Amino acid sequence: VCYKPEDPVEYLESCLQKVKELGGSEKVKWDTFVSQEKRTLPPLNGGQSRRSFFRNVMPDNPNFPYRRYDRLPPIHQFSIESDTDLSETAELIEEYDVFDPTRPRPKIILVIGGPGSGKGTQSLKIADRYGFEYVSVGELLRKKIHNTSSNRKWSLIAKIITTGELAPQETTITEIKQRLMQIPDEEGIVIDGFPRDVAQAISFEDQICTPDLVVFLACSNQRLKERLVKRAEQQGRPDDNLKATQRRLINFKQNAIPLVKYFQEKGLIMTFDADRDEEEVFNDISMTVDNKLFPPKEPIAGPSELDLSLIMDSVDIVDTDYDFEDQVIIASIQYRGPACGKGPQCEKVAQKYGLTHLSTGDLLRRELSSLSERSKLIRDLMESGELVPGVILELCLKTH
Ligand code: UP5
Ligand code: MG
Repeated sequence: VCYKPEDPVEYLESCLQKVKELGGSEKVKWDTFVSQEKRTLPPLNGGQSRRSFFRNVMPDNPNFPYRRYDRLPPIHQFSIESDTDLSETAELIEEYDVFDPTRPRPKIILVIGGPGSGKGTQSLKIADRYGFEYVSVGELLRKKIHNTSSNRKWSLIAKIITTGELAPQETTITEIKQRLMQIPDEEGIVIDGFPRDVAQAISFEDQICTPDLVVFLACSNQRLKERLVKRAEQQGRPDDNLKATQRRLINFKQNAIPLVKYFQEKGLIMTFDADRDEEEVFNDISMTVDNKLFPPKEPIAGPSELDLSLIMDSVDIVDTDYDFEDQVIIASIQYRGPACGKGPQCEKVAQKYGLTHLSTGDLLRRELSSLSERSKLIRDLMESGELVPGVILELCLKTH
């Protein structure tokens, strides 16, 4: 291979002749057939230094036994297109961004929940309603196992999954990445059944992206079991046997709370009561997806989230011409500045719903009329324009 003779048959003949001349095969040494003739090296490509050439193509071994250096064939560029099943590029994928940073990234919804909570059912509905691509991680793994059954690594993963345990994290992430890289132009992608624990969630964020929304389907144990038993009769999935189902439930229980907390802290997760009818669950999910992923461009009348710009502009919005009817936005009453009409609005709300109207300002003024220590502190704070701490307000409330 190293010598690459032009005419191999002639070369073999000359070698045999050489063996005869030397006096038999026991006289043959490792370099008997290597040409001693010195050749000029071909020029290196693009002025590449000799050192970097060696670093790139040859092991770092000073005793490397090559005598002759032919120009190496060009190295094929990494190309997803040319490697359709991505089997050759799995390791290289770690080095690349999953989504092209110069293009809008697909919206990502992760759907998590116990086995049988309806992840598959609801994910498909989401994908259908919003025209998103559906990716089931369990299904990705099952397909890969089916297609590469003779491979040792995947036979092992098959055993792991059939007993209800989790597949190795990096393998799972690589499978997800490969799948996502095949669908870069989607507007959105719903990922069913991932992540399973906090470590996977972190790894997903590190290597892929922060999801736009995490849907958590909360379902009672009893329902989960009932549904899986029913599905096992209909579909016969390899991990729908009793032992694996129990293991899947235990795994889920161990990991669910920290996982949900993790996404809660990031403000990414919404929990849905998945014990209900499929359609009811889906109605709630779609309302959330509408709000979170497709918020209306024009503000609509009715309850809204706090618009911080209103606080910043509070001096300009002293406007008592509000329509004092039902569409009053209660939340914003609290946030708007002095003289915005909080008092009259609260009075109306209290009247309409039979509530008590408590004005913190009135409470404090009443407290000031007493001669208590607290009143002295409140006066000092109010005179210096500071806010009175909540604990003091609470005490005033209790007293009056
Ligand atoms: N059903 C659904 N919703 C219903 C409702 N509201 N009312 C009444 N019936 C309802 O639903 C289950 C059944 O219930 C169906 O028959 C459905 O019609 C009915 P389904 O939507 O299939 O539930 P799903 O949550 O998808 O249940 P599944 O069994 O698929 O969840 P698992 O989490 O167990 O399975 P998954 O395929 O995600 O993973 C399988 C295995 O792969 C894992 O155990 C693990 O070993 C491995 N894995 C990893 O290792 N890593 C990963 O990241 C992902 C998977
Ligand atoms: Mg499923």
